[in-house]
Amino acid sequence: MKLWYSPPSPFVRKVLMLAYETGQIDKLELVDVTNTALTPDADLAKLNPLGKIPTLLLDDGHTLFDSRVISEYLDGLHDGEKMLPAEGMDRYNTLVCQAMGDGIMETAVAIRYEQALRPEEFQWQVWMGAQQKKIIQALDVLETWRAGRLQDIHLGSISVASALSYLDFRQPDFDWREGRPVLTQMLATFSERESMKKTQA
Ligand SMILES: N[C@@H](CCC(=O)N[C@@H](CS)C(=O)NCC(=O)O)C(=O)O
Repeated sequence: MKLWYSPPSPFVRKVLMLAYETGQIDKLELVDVTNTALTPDADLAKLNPLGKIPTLLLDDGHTLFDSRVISEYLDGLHDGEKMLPAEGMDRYNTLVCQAMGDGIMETAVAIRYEQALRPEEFQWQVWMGAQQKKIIQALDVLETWRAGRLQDIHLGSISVASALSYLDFRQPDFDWREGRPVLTQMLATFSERESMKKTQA
């Protein structure tokens, strides 16, 4: 199967990390694509009307997106420990954790587009400040999230690790570690894993 991807995308990284953690990275043929909201890739747009990465083309011609769907699909393909529990509150807590990690990525990517794509005179500082507040609020909730469950490897913690690393990459002046020892330790521990080392942009 073919994964349309670009190394700096935190959503792509989440999927690649899951593929590493579940021993399936070799199943993915990577197709590098350079696309932004203003410069969509024509081939990608034929597969995914939203023109976003990650997008997965299966060998039977089905196309899967977005990163949540692809992650769940890949998690269904292996016999090891599941990254998304099959049922119960564990499943929904993991999905909420993923929603927070993904939400941080979405917000940080939106700020990045505002800064990189919009002409400087039109950039809206108030909006960017409001978006940054969402990131801070999510980080504060994650800092105390379910007493230690972030240290485990699951779809939620993978998403959060990718989000934290993206903040380091795109917002180097934002010291999210300040006052957040749990998240600081979590990313340090995750960073030792092959799944993070091999997916560094
Ligand atoms: N909800 C999507 C978000 C994916 C996304 O926003 N990808 C960005 C790259 S980080 C993208 O392809 N942007 C191009 C665009 O917005 O047109 C997911 O989970 O996969």
